[in-house]
Amino acid sequence: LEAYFNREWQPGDNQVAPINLGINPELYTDLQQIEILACGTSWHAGLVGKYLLEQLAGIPTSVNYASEYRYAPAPLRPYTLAIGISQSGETADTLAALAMENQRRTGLSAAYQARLLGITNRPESSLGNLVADIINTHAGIEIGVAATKTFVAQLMAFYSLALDLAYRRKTLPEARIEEIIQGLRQLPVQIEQVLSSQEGSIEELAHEFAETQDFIFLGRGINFPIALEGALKLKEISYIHAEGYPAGEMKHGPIALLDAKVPVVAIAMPGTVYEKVISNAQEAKARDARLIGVTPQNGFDAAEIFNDVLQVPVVDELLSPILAVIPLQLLAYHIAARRGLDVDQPRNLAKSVTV
Ligand code: F1P
Repeated sequence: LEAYFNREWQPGDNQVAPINLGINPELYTDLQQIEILACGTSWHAGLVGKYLLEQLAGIPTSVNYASEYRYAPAPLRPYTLAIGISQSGETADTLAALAMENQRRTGLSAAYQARLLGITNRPESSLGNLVADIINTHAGIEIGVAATKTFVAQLMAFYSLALDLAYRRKTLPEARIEEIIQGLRQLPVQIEQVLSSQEGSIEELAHEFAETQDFIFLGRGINFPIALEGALKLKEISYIHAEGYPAGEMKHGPIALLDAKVPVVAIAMPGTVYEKVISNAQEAKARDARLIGVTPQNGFDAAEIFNDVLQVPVVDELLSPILAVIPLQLLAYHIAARRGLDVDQPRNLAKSVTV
């Protein structure tokens, strides 16, 4: 946080900008769209990034699996920024997609020139060498293979990028920018609260899933990617089949999977989609699913709706993904540990996929 946000800035200050990412401002000149390229957990961070870049800064953004982009690239468009995200900075598909983006624009007119940006915690990596401009997330190295702290740090990078663009393009009132920055500053304390208050109950809850073979994760809006990430963490380290869905899509098919043996985790953070998620969760409960809510206990009796509550503090909906993902990471960790699995070295997974 200290690396990105200017302490001196106040709304109305035209001398100092609120955010200092240290990247070349020419990346932003006449910017019309953004292509995000990433794999796995980093791709999920990209989906949250898309929400922020579109909703805060008004820039059309698409999020591509780097492994697919190599073979089905987006149409060549002018004034496009390609952002590669990789915690290891060594993922071959992400590097190849960025290299291809650079190569196919070589020799074209100025409007079509490649603009490349990397988001990584390893600026010394191959990604750092390939791309001139990097947002260093300062997250350090992941000890385990499955990305956790680096995911949260990638989200922070996207909040900072989207706010910087929103400030420059004047798509948000400065008072709202200040409000979001203040909210971001409070997150470390709130994350500590989730860790200290929830870890014991999540460890206990993990005992309930000794025989569980399938899990469903539901989220909407800015928390849909967090449902995907919760499911991926469970797959990666617990080897349990898990799917994340936008909660409103459940009735279009996945609801057929539900019975008492399939727990459903619903991310229900107060805000624009709150009531909708609660009603989607109730549909799941009506099919006998064990319902686990990631939610603050406020404004309604969470215990009446959910069988289990993974409690998080009340926070601005825009910032809620950073808090919602923590109990999901803990849940995957404790289910894996309970099953006697090596949470740091899951089978079949490489720390960085270099082929
Ligand atoms: C991408 C990724 C990780 C996943 C596993 C395999 O890594 O898909 O998200 O947990 O380690 O690689 P990266 O490009 O962010 O290093």
